[in-house]
Amino acid sequence: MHSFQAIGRAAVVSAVLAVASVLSACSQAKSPYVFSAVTSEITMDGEAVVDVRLVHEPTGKAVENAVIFETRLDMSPDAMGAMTAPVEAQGSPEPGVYRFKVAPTMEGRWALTLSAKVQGVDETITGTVVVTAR
Ligand SMILES: [Cu+2]
Repeated sequence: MHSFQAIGRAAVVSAVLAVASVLSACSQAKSPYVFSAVTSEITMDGEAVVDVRLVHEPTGKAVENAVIFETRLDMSPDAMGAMTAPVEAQGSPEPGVYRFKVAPTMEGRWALTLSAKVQGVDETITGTVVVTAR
């Protein structure tokens, strides 16, 4: 009898785990709005510019007039997340592309993390692109 109860309990536990993993997959569902780097390499001369494209992936359309309200540049890709450098938004050189002036302080990979609002979309759009400073 004991062993049957144990099996039953194990089945319940695995069912709960299965539901939990489905839920966590849902909460990590990918936003349809995706940032991608147009620039992949930047220089160390203090005049580096990073262009980032924002696309609504299901339609493939460039997203214009996004309001980028938060930026962060750090070296998290090279395990130096505490090392940050200045970022200055420079507007949009073409529809759906957003430009940032950055000043990396060290060679290596830098993550530019952006938070944006798009008209008609409730959720905040966030994304990270990685560029390499040489
Ligand atoms: Cu560093």
